[in-house]
Amino acid sequence: MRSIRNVLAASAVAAVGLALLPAPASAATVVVSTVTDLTNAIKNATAGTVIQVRGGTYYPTATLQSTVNGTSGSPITLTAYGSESVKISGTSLPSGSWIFKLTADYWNVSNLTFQNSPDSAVVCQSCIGTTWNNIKTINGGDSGFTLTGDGTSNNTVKNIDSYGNYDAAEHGENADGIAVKFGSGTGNLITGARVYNNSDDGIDLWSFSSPVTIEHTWSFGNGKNRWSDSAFAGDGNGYKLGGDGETVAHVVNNSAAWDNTGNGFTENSNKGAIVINRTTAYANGNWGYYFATSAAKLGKNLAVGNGSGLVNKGSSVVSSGNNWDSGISTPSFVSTDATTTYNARSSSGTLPATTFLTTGSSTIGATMN
Ligand SMILES: [Ca+2]
Ligand SMILES: [Ca+2]
Repeated sequence: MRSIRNVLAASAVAAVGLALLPAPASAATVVVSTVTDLTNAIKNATAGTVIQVRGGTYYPTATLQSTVNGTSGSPITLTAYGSESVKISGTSLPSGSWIFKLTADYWNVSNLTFQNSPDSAVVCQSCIGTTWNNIKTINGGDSGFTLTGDGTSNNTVKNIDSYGNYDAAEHGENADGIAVKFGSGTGNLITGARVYNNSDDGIDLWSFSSPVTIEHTWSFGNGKNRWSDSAFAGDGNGYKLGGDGETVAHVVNNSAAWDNTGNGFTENSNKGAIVINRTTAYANGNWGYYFATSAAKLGKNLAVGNGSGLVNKGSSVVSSGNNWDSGISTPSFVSTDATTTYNARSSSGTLPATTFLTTGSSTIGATMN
């Protein structure tokens, strides 16, 4: 027969466990609710560690970082606790700091907002096999999300929102929504991204020498002087697909660019066989598609209402089924009201439902989802 004392003790333990750890935690699971614990959990994580961050806003005073690898079978996980809302703010960091830096492989990072960074918000340097799911990088002092360095391979960036980034020191010249720059490595994928209202470009692949794949992405409103900067220098390309002498066959599928001040899609001096299919460029300041020197393969793309014209293509470009090609008609948009593109994402993290720039066509342009 159990004693009263043992029953009471067991009840007390159960009650404490219920209050602090609603889910049974494995030894490798760490639940954090203070910035000190968050900092240490990231610093001390090893393969298999799961870090769950309780809801709230965290103000680290030094860059959160790790150089410890997970493995493909036992990654390191950093995520919000349950469905709680977690924001990590850079306002207590020294000037010039990033909020989060990984020089590591096989981390899965999800459901976190990185905001108000003094410099770039998130930088993954020479990372292999990382996944980033439902991340926000917003209102920082340089590019929102960056992959960089040689040995950057097989990383997946899924359903990221990156907006409002502006580098005041360079008058907006550098802050992109997503930067995959200065490096190499294959198998990197950006999917479901929404990059907008950044001072420089939406997505920038400057000086990255291996092919990057982009799909189901929206890039809009980049390059506008939203900061009353009298020497504003943002470029405002939706998709800047090269630069610095690299010749590389990046791929963009089923994505859209609108209301950027520069070109919707541009080679940016990349002479490679860039592949662009089923995309839409609408109301960008310069060309819808600028591929003057590359050997790009442009297929089934739709350009409407861009300031300089639909396409600027050189003699090496292969162009087929686009609305500037002979015999191809331009379908009507169901809507040109972009309001719904700012809506919250679906519960699964996909882009919000919209009829903006949809046409119902099964043969040309982005499907906007
Ligand atoms: Ca620039
Ligand atoms: Ca840029």
